[in-house]
Amino acid sequence: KNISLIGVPMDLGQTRRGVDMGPSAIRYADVTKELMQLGYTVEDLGDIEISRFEPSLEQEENLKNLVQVTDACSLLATKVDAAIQDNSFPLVLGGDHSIAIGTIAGVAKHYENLGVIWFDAHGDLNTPETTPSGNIHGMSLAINLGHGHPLLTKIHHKYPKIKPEHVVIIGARSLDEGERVFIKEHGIKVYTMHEIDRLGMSRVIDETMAYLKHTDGVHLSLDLDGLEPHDAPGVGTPVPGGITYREGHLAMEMLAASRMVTSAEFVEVNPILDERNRTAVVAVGLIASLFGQKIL
Ligand code: DIR
Ligand code: MN
Ligand code: MN
Ligand code: MN
Repeated sequence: KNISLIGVPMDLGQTRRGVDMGPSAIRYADVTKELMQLGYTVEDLGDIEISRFEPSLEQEENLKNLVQVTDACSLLATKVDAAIQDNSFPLVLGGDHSIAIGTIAGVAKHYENLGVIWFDAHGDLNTPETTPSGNIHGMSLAINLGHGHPLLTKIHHKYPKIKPEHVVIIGARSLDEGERVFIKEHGIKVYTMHEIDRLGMSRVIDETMAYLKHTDGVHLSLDLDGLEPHDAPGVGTPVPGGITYREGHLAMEMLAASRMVTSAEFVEVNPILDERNRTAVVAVGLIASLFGQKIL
């Protein structure tokens, strides 16, 4: 039972500064101690270096900081890949959600049919053609599915990384027009807040596990903005009407019991926008539940 912690102080995939301090905030909230108390051996591999160098080539307005995001995601993919090779569970701490491009690139090398649970208020299914913001954190799931700039879709050789039928989005409540089209065209399974309200989180997770039963590994990509902003205020793009604290924990507890999750990342914690590090503390609580912490 080994876990490799990898911090990614990335804030260039969106435009609100401060999310680069997410890994520090999560470490400060005692993530290592919590995991050790659950009986794991934790190796903190430190942070991936983010280049602050502004390339001389002209910035593309629909792909902000493309070169720096690509470089960081390539480094991250290599680290994640090596952790899995070492028989360790990669636990990536963000940083904005553009880092999922690197995490999944590293993970996907090891699985023929990688499942992905995308826990998020958003779809992150924009492409350079549909993006309203130019922010790469709103494109990371599309990129993993093979849609987007080739520098990003081709990181770490495998292309595409994942198949649309192996993706489940949970918590969506803010989708752009291009993302709705993408979801329909690719038949992606989405539990919006409407379905979560109607079915309850328990059934949503049961169905998700059944839906992903033909995969050979499952990556959990958890954007803290998937939670209700009252419970997780320290995020760059809060959207009302989210997953409650308990629904979040129930989801993690059920995933822990299923033992199906083989890698994970917790992203978009922004301490500048937070209240006394509450959101990092919530993230660490969810991580503990994912790794088997029980109430009784
Ligand atoms: C929006 C916001 N859909 C965009 N995306 C966010 O910029 O593409 N994803 N915040 O987490
Ligand atoms: Mn996201
Ligand atoms: Mn989001
Ligand atoms: Mn396609």
